[in-house]
Amino acid sequence: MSRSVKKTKVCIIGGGPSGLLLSQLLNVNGIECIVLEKETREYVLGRIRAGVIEHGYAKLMREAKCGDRMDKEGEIHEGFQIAFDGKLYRMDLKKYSGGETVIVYGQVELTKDLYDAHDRLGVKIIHKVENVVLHDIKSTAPFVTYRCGDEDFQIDCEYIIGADGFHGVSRKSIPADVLTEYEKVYPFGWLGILSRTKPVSPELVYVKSERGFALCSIRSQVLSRYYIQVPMADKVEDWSDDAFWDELKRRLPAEVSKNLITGPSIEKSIAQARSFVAEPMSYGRLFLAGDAAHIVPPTGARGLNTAASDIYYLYHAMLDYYKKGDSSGLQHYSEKALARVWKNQRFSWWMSMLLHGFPGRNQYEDKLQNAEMDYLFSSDVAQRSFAEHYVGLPY
Ligand code: RFL
Ligand code: PHB
Repeated sequence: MSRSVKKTKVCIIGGGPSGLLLSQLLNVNGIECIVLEKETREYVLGRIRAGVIEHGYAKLMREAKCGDRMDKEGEIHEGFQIAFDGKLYRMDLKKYSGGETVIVYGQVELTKDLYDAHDRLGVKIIHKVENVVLHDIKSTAPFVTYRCGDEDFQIDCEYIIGADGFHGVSRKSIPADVLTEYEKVYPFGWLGILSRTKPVSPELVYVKSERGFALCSIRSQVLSRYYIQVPMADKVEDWSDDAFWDELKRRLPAEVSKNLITGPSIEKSIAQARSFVAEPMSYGRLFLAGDAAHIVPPTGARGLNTAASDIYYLYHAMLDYYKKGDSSGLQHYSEKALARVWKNQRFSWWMSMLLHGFPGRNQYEDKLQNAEMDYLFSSDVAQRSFAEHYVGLPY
């Protein structure tokens, strides 16, 4: 069987935010790479996911020369609200983090900016790839084969980056006796809708109510994103728009729900809440990044932000290798990335346990959850720790 063979330095599998950010950073620094993406650009841009960007991520976007629109259109948020027991409490991120803030800017916009930046550099992403297989990853001459249209291709490279998300092939290419997977599945999902309506509040509102968790988030002043906790077994088809809005209203405190503007959903989906880490994050010449190696429940807004810190470490390790011949960053990538990954895992788990309803749990545990909440609102130390994580731990 004949294959067209291409050659590059770095082959990146996955054209989501992780793969595109690394590719853009490498391209800007003259390090040649190829990105393989399973889906079309339109499909990737149709996935409505993250909304909150850490300042460290924003800095990396600027370094990748694609931060202009984010800085113009993204909203800087100095804090958010937590609703509990019918009352609102403000988390002052700026005050408790020593001056840091987050940017509310959707993953779709960020990914679009990364695609546009590639277009400006004249770099093409290869879409609609199938049968992607990683070969000889323990050798110094790894290669990737795939099919695109009716043709078979081979990419000879020096390094392979697995940025192909939770369901990708890269992690599965690491032998089972080398890889350890840690997982926690929560007994609920998040049903999210996007609607062309004015957000209910100028800041995000996280809600712990007797009926379960809810979140009022923002994409812009005319586009809102709302979520409610739903049982694991629920399907999107079970939820009409009206049923969603009614349930959301029941979970919001009166002073918030009175301002809620409803409208038709333009996207509706359910995401299962799951924590997952694969160790190690590198094997031979393969390096995993982002959701390919770890995922969190969306509660703490850490998923995409943790993916960005992986890319930060990988990018600097690659710069050191290609510009100075120093491979120590690549050798220590896995342990360095995992140290930050686990801290974000802990924070996401903690915030998920704090705010969700756990049907069937005993009353003692419910009391502890309320005490945890009470402590958070009454302690400067607790709020400082919270803010430190939410704005992003240092890289
Ligand atoms: P992605 O986005 O899954 O992209 C992986 C890409 O790889 C492609 N692919 C392949 N390509 C080639 N060959 C193959 N064999 C392939 N298999 C897969 C896929 O088509 C895809 O394009 O992973 P990446 O780039 O690591 O990015 C991770 C983020 O998408 C994810 O962590 C966040 O969306 C998580 N998340 C949030 N993170 C935050 O930091 N802040 C938030 O506010 C936030 N909110 C959220 C979220 C995730 C959510 N869902 C739906 C899980 C809210 C939600 C509801
Ligand atoms: C979102 O806007 O999609 C979003 C915001 C904050 C989160 C999770 C999701 O914690």
